Amino acid sequence: MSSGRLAINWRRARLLATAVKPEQWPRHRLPEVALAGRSNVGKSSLINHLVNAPVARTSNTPGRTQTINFYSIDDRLCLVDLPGYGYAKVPERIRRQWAPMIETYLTARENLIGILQVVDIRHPPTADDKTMAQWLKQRGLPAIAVATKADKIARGHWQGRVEAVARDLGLPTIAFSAVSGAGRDDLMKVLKTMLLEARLAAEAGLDGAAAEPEGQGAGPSSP
Ligand SMILES: Nc1nc2c(ncn2[C@@H]2O[C@H](COP(=O)(O)OP(=O)(O)OP(=O)(O)O)[C@@H](O)[C@H]2O)c(=O)[nH]1
Ligand SMILES: [Mg+2]
Repeated sequence: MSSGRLAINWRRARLLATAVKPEQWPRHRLPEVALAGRSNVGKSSLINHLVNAPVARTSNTPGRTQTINFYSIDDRLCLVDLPGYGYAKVPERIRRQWAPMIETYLTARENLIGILQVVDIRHPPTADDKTMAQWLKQRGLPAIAVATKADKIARGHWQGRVEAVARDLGLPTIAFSAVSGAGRDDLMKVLKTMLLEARLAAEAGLDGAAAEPEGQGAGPSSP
């Protein structure tokens, strides 16, 4: 099973499945990292930037991603694009459909090894963001916050905003931009570290987390 490769070919990406119910989740052993965040914050754009291709649909209209979409990266990692939460312009009827979809995935998915909680670097985390971060902590999954759209503010303000997000959500936080590519290397390190930690945990028999075949992730990112 182990290929011995250390590097991940991020460009080798493909859509594996689109799901609205658990029966549609892919049956595989790939470790999954899910992107959670408010609608329109830039979750799908982050995936597209990492893989350097428009695999995920993005839009200026909140509520673009309406299903749970699974993207295989180099057959080693699966990025999971979740519908956004908590955006007032998304009709209540639709939000009511999404909440259980997201919650069921985050609660029940055995392949899940980590979460990227995506927030807009320009705005303080919302009550929904804080609830999500709190819930993730209770669930005990490795999670980090990605403060995206960093290209929209001056670089000199990044550090202060990142520290504020880290404090509000209680998560290690990195700045990112899908437009300029800022933070891309940090993000890749975070994902590799999640893979490595999940693999070590699985080897130690600590939980049922999917084991990554191999990998020498970089050290943990500091906020
Ligand atoms: N300037 C800038 N715009 C961005 C960035 N990331 C995303 N956007 C824009 O923000 C809008 C929303 O991006 P999406 O990636 O569709 O957001 P999403 O979180 O997937 O939204 P939902 O699917 O509705 O939950 C689009 O118009 C993107 O072009 C970024 O880093 N910088
Ligand atoms: Mg989306």
